[in-house]
Amino acid sequence: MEHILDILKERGFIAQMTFEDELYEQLKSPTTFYVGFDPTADSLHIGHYIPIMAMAHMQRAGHRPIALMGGGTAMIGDPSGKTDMRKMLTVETIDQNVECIKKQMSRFLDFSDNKALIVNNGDWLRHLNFIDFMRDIGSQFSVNRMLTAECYKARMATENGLSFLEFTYMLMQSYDFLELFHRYGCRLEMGGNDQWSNMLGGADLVRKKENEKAFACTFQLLLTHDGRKMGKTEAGALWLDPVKTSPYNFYQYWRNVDDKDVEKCLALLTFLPMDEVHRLGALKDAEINEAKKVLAYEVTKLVHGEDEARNAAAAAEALFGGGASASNVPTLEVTSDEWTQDARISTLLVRSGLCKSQSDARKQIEQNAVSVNDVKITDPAAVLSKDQLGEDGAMLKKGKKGFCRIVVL
Ligand code: TYR
Repeated sequence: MEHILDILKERGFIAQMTFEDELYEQLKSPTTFYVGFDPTADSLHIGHYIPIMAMAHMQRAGHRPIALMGGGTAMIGDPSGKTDMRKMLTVETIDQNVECIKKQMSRFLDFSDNKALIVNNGDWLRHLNFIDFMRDIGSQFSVNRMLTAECYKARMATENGLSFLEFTYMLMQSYDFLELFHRYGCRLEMGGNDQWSNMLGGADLVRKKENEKAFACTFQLLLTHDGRKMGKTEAGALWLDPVKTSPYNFYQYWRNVDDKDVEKCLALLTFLPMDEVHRLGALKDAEINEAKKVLAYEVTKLVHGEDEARNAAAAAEALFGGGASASNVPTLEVTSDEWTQDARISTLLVRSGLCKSQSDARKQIEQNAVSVNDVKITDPAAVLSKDQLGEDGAMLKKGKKGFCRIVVL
């Protein structure tokens, strides 16, 4: 069987790892590894999806994933790559977020018979005693070395600087690795490449304190061919929660990726065999659209299930390809009271999530980007009138890719 690191490399996951030869040897036997997720929101987003896919590949190859919920670390806040201090979250918010994320996690990995584990570092970090911790763990870290770490760079350069609170984050994360080594024999931490310094801290700590093998391995971040972060939409992040990002919008995001990003996305975000990925990625011009459909369908299926993927594909066909019914198109329901109060098209653009704000909506109208039932709207103050509402409501469009059906109840 192909070595799991070769599989991950071939699919484009791997960014950096420690002791590569040793890690190759280690992963010839079943190995317990972990990835940490800080519950800073009530849903995972597409940035988390790369580590999740990698965890699934690792599990298929016989290794045991631990998904660590950062109920303790989110109390501190990871400064890695951030230019501003994070908002401090309350314990209640953090705990609630952990519950939401746990539920999402269960879709992606097989948790039966302890084949994967979910743990929460709040269970050990929240009860630490400061002096004990500093003597035991703080003594192992060199401030000189920490100050040169990549993860603090963005903050060292800003006026507000880095709080001592956040400076300790690396110690917390490193301690997790040690704890998971003790509890479950965990030997490897994986995560996004922005986590490299935090992860080295942990692997070093286990090696120093236990004199045992411990490894770190990071994944590429999901970037477009010209280096921008993927998964940013006008409405914000691309969430894995269907309420925060509808399966249709999720599908459309992948349906519309740049030609140059299709192959990479197929390799990273789906389980399609690599020869199929290469075949689809090599398609040109109009044919590449077929590859995008496969990409959108496969990713939506993994994240939202087969039914939602089918619905989303059918809705897209209805809009682009003609045929099929409009009933699967994203819909905004407006009560007739609301409609009497404010039927401005700019308001509907905002309420449907097609525009960020009223001023954005007016700007889009002024730039001729908005239509109702395929008739261009030019007046920023235009209202939706009764006669524009057909049997299926009115079709509001923004640009080439934004759609919403407006139904008045
Ligand atoms: N610091 C990681 C992030 O911000 C999350 C994390 C938390 C990872 C605790 C590991 C860990 O032990 O994405």
